[in-house]
Amino acid sequence: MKTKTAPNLGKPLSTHPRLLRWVQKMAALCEPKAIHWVDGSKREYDQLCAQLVAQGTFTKLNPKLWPGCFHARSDPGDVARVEERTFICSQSPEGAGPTNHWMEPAAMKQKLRQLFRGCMRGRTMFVLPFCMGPLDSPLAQIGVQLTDSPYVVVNMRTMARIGKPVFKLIDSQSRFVVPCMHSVGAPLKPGQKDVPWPCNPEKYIVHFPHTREIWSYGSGYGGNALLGKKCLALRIASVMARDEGWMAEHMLILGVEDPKGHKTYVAAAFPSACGKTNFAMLVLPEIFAREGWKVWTVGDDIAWLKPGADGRLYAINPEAGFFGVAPGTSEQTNPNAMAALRRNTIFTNVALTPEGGVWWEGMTAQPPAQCTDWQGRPWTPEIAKATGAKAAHPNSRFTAPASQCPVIDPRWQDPQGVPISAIVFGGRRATTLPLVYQSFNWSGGVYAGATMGSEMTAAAAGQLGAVRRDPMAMLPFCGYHMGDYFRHWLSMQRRLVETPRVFHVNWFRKDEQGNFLWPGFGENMRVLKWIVERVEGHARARETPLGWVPRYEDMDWRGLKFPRETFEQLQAFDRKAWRREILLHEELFLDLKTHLPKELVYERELLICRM
Ligand code: O2Y
Ligand code: MN
Repeated sequence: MKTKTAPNLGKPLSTHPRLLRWVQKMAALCEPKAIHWVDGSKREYDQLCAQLVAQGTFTKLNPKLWPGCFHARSDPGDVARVEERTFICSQSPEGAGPTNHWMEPAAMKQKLRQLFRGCMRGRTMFVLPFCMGPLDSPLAQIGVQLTDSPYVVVNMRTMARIGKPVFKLIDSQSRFVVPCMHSVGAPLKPGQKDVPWPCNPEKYIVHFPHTREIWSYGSGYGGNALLGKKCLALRIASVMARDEGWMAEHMLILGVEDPKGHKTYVAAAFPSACGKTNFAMLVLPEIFAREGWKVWTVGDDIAWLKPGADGRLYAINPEAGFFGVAPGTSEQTNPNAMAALRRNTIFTNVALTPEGGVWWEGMTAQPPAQCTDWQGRPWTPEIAKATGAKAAHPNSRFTAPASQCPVIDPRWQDPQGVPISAIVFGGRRATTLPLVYQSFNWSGGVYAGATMGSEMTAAAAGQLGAVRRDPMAMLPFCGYHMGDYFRHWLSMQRRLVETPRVFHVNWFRKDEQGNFLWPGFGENMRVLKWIVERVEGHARARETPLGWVPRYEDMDWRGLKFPRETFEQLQAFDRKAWRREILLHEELFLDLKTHLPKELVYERELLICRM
């Protein structure tokens, strides 16, 4: 019979009895060869990076070109979040709702215990404490991730506050800690050589909302493995927020400063890969910049919003870094992101250049003459032309410290958060949705967010593409029933003295020939300016069945020759298209019918009446 010895706890950096017991129990389950308590120091980071270089996971980039930067190449089967393998194991399927995958919690726990048994053999288990939000913020939440991936530890050092100061918080306050179990699911036999990117084809990303636990198995990539991000800061936090009267949202936060120095903060939700990072770091048209307008970044992906003592909504960015999509990021599209990623950045699945630098599609107009692609194969523009091969994976990423962003807002780490005056929802729609409108009120705004969506494929000229509804951009990230989530949004009005004004934007409307009508990027500032001026009571608008819209003369066109007719096309309210659109809203509502708040049914009725 095999006898099990209690694993050596290593050198614990915490005295918290429950934490110590849990680490002991999980170590007995996973059987790591050693336990490393993460102190979060630069020294430890450097040592782990050196170890990752030695084992072939990392390549150190040319320090003259890319100081402090590393390149990682993942397994080709582990390149993105796996929604099909993501579960919300609430106590009943009803709790998770029809838009989440569900499994009975006890059955899932049993399955996970089987998978985790011995899963860390031959590896080190890291005890990684992390804080989402500034350490001194009452809005912050603490987690401890047990992981066998040093890649995860070094990425988490950029994306969250980690190490000794977090252990200190855990030990000194009896704060709730979210337990996060993570394994790449690739135990090593004695003498077995490791691979650069260990992972397992069988993947499980599991959330237990009732006990607020996270278990992730089989993947070392991004949202599957950096458990503070999508798993804690959105799926578990959305449940905490519902229960405690705040909001955990898939939103960027930015501040617009006018020439008098008055700042208005805006939170915005766009579906994944719709240019959130670019909008969060918007570069102003020259005439606005010269006049003294500025846009500041608080966060590019997640916002936690809570009513303040004055009855307004305050937001923090729970993250400390950007895990941004590399392809398409350039000095033209996002010079602020480029400045942020110039040093101390981890690049995953981009191409390596012969000078020891990195490259991705869209980074420069001229591709390098040759490079090594994201799978380690030779790549040239000629190969790309002949085979269509991409140098960088479309979901390749940079992990860069937010503090390195040149337009990071001076209040980005304010423990109380920043006051939010406007909420903006946006989708990618070729037809029907105008460039911008303002909802009449909070419940109209909730309706706009609940029904937002994007075309899954580019629509053929004049034809409707299939629309994937992505309410508030939270479809993959809500830890409970979407119908209850809408109810929670509606209920926030009762907790606030002043609700933020709500807007919907669509940068992607096309003409009948399939050309974009709106130039986008920095020109989005013109829409943002109208939004901010509406909030401050300085801009005029016209009433439509949808809400308030700017007339041509209500927008600031200085420095841009934008024809009135094109603007009318962008803002056109097409009654026929809206009849179809409202029928599609009904489809979404039918899916959620048992939990759908009446207010949204009434909002739909009102919209029909106004038409
Ligand atoms: O593929 C991944 O794991 C990354 S997903 C991601 C990363 C940063 C910001 N947003 C997202 C997202 O999917 O919304
Ligand atoms: Mn996101």
